[in-house]
Formats: sequence, C-alpha cells, structure tokens
Amino acid sequence: MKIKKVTIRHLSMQLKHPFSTSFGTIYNKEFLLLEVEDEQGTIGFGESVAFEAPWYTEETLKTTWHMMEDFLIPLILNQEIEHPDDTLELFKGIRKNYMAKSAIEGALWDIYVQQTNQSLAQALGGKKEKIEVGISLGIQETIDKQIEVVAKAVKDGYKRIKLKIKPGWDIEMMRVLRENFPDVPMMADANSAYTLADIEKIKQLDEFNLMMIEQPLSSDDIIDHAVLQRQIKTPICLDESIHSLEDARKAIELGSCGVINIKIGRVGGISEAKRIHDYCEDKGIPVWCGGMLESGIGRAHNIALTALSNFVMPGDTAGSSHYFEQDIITPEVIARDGYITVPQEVGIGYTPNLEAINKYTVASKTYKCV
Ligand code: OSB
Ligand code: MG
Repeated sequence: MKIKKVTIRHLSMQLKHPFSTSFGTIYNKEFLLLEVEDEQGTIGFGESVAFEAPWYTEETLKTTWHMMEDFLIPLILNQEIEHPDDTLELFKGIRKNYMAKSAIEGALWDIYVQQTNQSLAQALGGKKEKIEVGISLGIQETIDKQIEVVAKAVKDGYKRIKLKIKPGWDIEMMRVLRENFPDVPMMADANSAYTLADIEKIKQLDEFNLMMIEQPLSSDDIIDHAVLQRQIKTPICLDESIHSLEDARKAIELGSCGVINIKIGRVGGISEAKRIHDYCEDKGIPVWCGGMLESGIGRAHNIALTALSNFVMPGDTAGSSHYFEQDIITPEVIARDGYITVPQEVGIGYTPNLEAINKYTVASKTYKCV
C-alpha cells in the first residue's frame, strides 16, 4: 500500500460513568482518531489511546498529535508499505511515543486486511469465535456504591471484575467486597500507587484470593516488582511497565510478574502486541487484553487481538454501552453473558459511523502528499 492522505480528528465523547483511578477522574473520553487512505482509495481507521493528561504514561493527546504531524505521518506519506508488521521498523529512528505510532499502525492494519480480504482476527492468526470479557470499575465514592456497581457487573455476566485500589481504598474495601462476592473472580489495579515501603499492606491482599494485582509499583519499574512478587502469593500483572517484547522478556526473566496486560497502544501497535503474546505463550505466561476506555475503533482492534490463543484471561474490553450513549461504529460492540463474538467479516468487523464521528469531532486536520 502507498499512503496518500491522513486525517487526524480530535473527538470528545462523554463517558456514561466518570472513571476514577488512583490518579484522578476522567469525565470525557478525549482522543485522536486517524483516517488513513492509500492510493487505491482504501480507508483505514486507527485510534490513539493517549489521554489529555500524562497520568497513565507520559504521552498525551497533544504529544501524539505533534509526533504524528511532525515525525510519523511524513514517514508514511508516499511510502510503499508491504505489511503493517514493517511499521515499527519504519519508525525505528523515533524513540518511544508508542501510542502515536500505534494509532498509525492500527489504520495500516485496517487497510491491509481489507486489501487481502480477511478479518483482522484471521490476519493475526486468532481462532477464537468468541472472547471472554471482564470489566474494570473505577473507584466509587463509598463502599456501598462500589458494591452496587460490582453487583450490576456480575448481573450483566462479566467474567471477572477489576477494582481500582489506592492507599486508603484497598484492604478494608477489598474485605467488604470479598464478603459480599465470595466466588466472583476479582482482581485489583493500583496504577502504580504504592512503593516497596507499603509491602506489609500489599501482603494483606493475599487473603482475598485475587486473580492478580495489577501494577502495584512504579510505572517504569521491574526490579521492585520482582522483589515484591517473591513475597506475595497473588500473581503480579504488569501494565504500565511493559512497552515492548524486550520489556516483557526482561520482566519475565527477572520474575517481576506472573501475568501481562497487553495494550496495543502502550506497546506501539498490533504487531508488537502479537509478538509479546507469542513470547508469553512460549514461556507459559498468561496474557489478557487491557483497555483504555476506547471508542469502537480501538475496541474492534482489541477484540481481534484477543482472538489469539494465549489471551486466556478475560480482558477489559466491555461492551460499547458500558462507556458511551452512542459509539462511533455500527454495530456497536455487544457483550452478552460475558462474551463478545469475534467478527468474521473482512476488515475490523465493524463499520465506522461517519455521522457519529462528525458529531463528536471538535478539531481536525488533513495531511496529503506534496
Ligand atoms: O490501568 O488498565 C488501566 C483505563 C484507563 C487507563 C488505564 C487503565 C484503565 C482501565 C479501564 O482499567 C479499562 C477499560 O475499561 O477500557
Ligand atoms: Mg492497569
């Protein structure tokens, strides 16, 4: 494929439920949507999962726009690209900036699968017909409210419940939740809210029979996580610390985790996500697909990726209606009894809804070959 035109749109979609983590609360999903067109007129969409503020990783909506406009888009315009797997190599002169790179790579995958007449899942080698889904619930104002939202998620059939924790909202909260839901598969995500100085407290989480504890320590650490993992029974799952296959290899060799959360945007794209998946499968490390409150475009990519065999734990890819009044794809993503059916049609399996996209767009800019 030869890319002729790229449009970046900034979309603002109100979240049905404000999402609170150890770092603060998100009310609106603000993100960049990419529309990429090649010389044959095939159009692919990609989503940048960077938020407005750099609380999760260092990238933001504006840094990803800057990286795409000034560095990445010039590298792909008019460039003959054989296969989306080649994108990271094309971008190798640019350090990090995984979410910016991933947004472009996702759109190239979309074009590639349309032109080769296959579904995205099929192109990746994903064989599952349906995937198991969990849900990530933000921190609530009271424990009663937390019980209420968990009860609804359990009733909706989600296969695993993830609770956000932070100092002061951890042991007591988990104890009450476990008492209320003794048999529900549950896990906790700290988004780096602790340090090794909190080790005695983290050890107490062992009594709640959690599937895993996600990213308890610093976002760029794998050393302290290895120390912690040796002292707790509950498997550690790394999220923020893993940006590449190399990061995954080092963390696994050090014993820093027992599980890895794979997010396409955090690792620079679908190709690298698949490489990490394959490596973990080989090493006997289970993986699952994380979420970034994606719109339907990013969600469709997550679903296709999750069709791969070593995604053996439910991911954070809940249905569209959990997040938004209206999603930007048709049909919307539907989770039924804790499963999402993997689309088998050519492409990403969902059609971008241009009317909805326009409705949510607050800014846009188009880049063409000169
Ligand atoms: O740490 O997994 C996380 C959302 C935004 C940023 C980071 C995280 C999350 C979630 C929500 O946990 C996952 C989702 O529902 O998309
Ligand atoms: Mg996380």
